[in-house]
Amino acid sequence: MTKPIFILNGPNLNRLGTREPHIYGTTTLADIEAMCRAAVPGLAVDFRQTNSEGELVEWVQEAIEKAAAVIINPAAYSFTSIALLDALKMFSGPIVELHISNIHRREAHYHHSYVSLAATAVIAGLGANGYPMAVRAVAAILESVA
Ligand code: CA2
Repeated sequence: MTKPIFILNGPNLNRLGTREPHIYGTTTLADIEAMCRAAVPGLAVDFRQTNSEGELVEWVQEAIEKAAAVIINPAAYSFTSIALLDALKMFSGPIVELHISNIHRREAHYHHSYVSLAATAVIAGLGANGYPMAVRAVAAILESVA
């Protein structure tokens, strides 16, 4: 059986759709999960969110054994967490770093992501639609190496 795609979401993304719609849109994280599942009906998707850096690190470590690919929106931990970078470096499959907003158009503290140093690809600025696009991209990569 094919391993699932882990889709991991970091701090505050559980509140998506409730504020700053001009930056993040009005789609909720539950809506995004449904969009991801619909994008790859034949594949298993394990969709999670946490506000804890340690839990995110533990989920990446879990992915090393259990996941075919990781799509991660690390939110604020992108810009601060060498622990998350170190964990991602241990994962040998495709990693897509995803941001709803275009972090490079925003304030300077959003411009340097540690996670990008471990990512196969980075998607930023496509809104919630970036998630199903990332899922389809990862499915194509997995198909090409199968
Ligand atoms: O654009 C993204 O997806 C971000 O990763 C979102 C992070 C932010 O720190 C990154 O710079 C870019 C934060 C998400 C804030 O969560 C929200 C909560 C409620 C409403 C809107 C956003």
